[in-house]
Amino acid sequence: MTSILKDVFAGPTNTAKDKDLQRDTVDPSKSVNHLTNDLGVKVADTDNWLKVSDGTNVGPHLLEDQFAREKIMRFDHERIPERVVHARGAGAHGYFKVYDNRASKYTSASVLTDSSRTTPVFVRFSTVQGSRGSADTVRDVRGFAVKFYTDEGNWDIVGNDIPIFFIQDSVKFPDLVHAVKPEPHNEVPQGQSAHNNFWDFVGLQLESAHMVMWVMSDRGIPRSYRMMQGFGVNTYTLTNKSGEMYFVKFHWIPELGVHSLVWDEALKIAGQDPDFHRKDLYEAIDNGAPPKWKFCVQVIPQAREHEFEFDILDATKVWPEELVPLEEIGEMVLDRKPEEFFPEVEQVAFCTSHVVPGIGFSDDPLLQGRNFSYFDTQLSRLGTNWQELPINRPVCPVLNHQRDGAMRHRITAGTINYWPNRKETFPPVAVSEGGYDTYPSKVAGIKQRVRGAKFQEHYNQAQLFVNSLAPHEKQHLIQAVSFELDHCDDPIVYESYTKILNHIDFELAKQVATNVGGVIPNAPAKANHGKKSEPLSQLYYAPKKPTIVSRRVAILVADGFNLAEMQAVRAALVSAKALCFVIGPRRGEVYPEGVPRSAGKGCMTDHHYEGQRSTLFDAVYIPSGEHVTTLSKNGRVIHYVREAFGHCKAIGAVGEAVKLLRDVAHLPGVQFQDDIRSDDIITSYGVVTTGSYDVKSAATDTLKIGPGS
Ligand code: HDD
Repeated sequence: MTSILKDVFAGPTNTAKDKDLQRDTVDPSKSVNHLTNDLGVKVADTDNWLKVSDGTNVGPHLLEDQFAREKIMRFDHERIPERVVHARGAGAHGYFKVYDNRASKYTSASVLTDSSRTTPVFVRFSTVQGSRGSADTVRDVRGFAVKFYTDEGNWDIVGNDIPIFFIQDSVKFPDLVHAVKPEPHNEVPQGQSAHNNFWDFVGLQLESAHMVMWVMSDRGIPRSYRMMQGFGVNTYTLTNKSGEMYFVKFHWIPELGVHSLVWDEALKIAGQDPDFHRKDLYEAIDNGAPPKWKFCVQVIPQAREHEFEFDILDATKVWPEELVPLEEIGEMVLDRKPEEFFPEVEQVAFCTSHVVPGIGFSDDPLLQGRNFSYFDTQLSRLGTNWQELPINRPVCPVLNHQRDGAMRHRITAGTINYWPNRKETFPPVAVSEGGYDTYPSKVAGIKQRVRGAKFQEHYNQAQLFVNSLAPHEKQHLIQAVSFELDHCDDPIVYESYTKILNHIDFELAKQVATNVGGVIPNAPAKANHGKKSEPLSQLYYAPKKPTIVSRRVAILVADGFNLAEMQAVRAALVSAKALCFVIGPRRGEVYPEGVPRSAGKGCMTDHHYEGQRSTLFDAVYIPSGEHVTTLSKNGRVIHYVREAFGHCKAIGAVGEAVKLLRDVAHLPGVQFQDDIRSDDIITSYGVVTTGSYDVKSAATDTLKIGPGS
């Protein structure tokens, strides 16, 4: 395809992959802007199928209309199979850089050791259970799949936002997925694990206990893709230049910290804005807050493999950081949105088997099966030659004797398509010259369908996780399991699972069983070892310096608000890179205090109270002014404030607005000033109130004021 692009569609970094994709990107605004058929013939009429008519009466369609036939045929075949899991997702382009060559003691992989490189990446985030059209904020695991376009070929880390998995052996994956997906008889439920079959399966497949705790914790309902950790989950290997091998786990840590929604919020957003997460990702990129993650490794030398009480190849276990510390080696930034969803986000194909020299596999029994499955699934989803699709092709040369197959894109010149050949065309490359080297592990034993001895223990780390949660996190976990089990109507299912919970945490089991009508225990079924690991709580990842970057702030106004103050507060928020939205009684002009409607000097609101509820914002601010009288009579506004408070959001109010919070919304437990004119700043339960805001010392705002602004 001819490239019509010269200067567009390059990300800010203009990576090698940006340049590569430009070759196949067409921008109608830059090209000759007219309609053609698929073969480039100009189309004169795309509204009327060719027919026979005498001028008054119109006869049937003519099959000879090649334009109409082409258009309908192309439409009929627009859909491809959605991913069997992780069907719902969003993606972004960016780049990866390592800080220095500190990882060279573990690996020869240049992508992990050469700090002069900028490696392009494409990342796809996803939910697992729901289909392509399901909501973003459902309780589920989130996929976190990263494709690195390295100079040595593509490397994929196909990970999740949770460091472990439900099952130990990949052969159980179809059972797990059948159990969690909508049930076979009625295709219910969508985007939820709250149903009999899921809880029945996990109640019988005990190795899932640890993972169930993670998914039911706040990790299952992230605030944003940008505020999730990412984990490679499986154990991979690294090999250095001296041929020494290390076991490794990969981690991503978000710059903004790890944050979640609360369940009530997640449920409401699923209806109010099902695209909440994908919009959030693109909004941050658009507003100059490209998401960033630190890349870390946990490394275990080969000789230490058997030193741990758990098997380091068991994907249902973490490697506690107290035993195996994290080593920070680089960072990833996502700074470019896809141009078109289907060819990029839908056609991207990740495979755990995509590794580059210096990185390899372990005998992790989940990884071994994954290496087959991803490669295989792309055939039914995309067909042969999916590797040649623009989003999937590497940025380094591809030269081999693989040929033909449906939809071959590349044309390879020459007379030779085999090896060895007399012309030495495309010979294999020696390991010393960069050829991929499989680590020569020693393997001996008897063929058996078995699992390792240490794979039999399932509760220790589930306990470790629950013990490590902060009290509110544990409360959320109890509520989540109670919600889910309440949706199971088969007593065998919820009674069995409450018994399992008692092997993990007595309190959890008691409270959930009481809520859902399960078996209320008298004593723990397994003694609690009492151990904790701080990094398992989300609180551990709070940024050292609190930040409001890219957080959404709703500014509630009605006619008669204090303009100068609102502009000053807004300017302060904008300069801290928060995103402010003025929410009023209507989308249109709203008039500041002292400015009559007739003056025509209103300020434009971004949304109205009904259109964008409090759930879609991280904080609410109400300026002072006589508008508070109007706001106080509006049920939607009162609910706005109370709902934001109930979802633990920051709320700010100045002057008269303090009265709204105190006397109308009656925010429970919050401390307010007796005199609303007092300049004391009082912060209580995230509610910040004061009598007035020092407008003079504040920066001026960009908010436009004036007729029709
Ligand atoms: Fe998987 C997709 C993550 C176990 C088989 N998986 C898929 C995606 C992610 C993961 C993020 C979406 C990739 C994308 O955005 O295109 N899967 C995981 C993790 C696992 C895991 C972290 C545990 C460590 N998966 C797993 C097993 C199997 C699969 C054990 C099969 C034996 N996964 C698939 C799949 C999918 C997939 C069916 C569906 C679409 C695709 O691969 O490309 O092959």
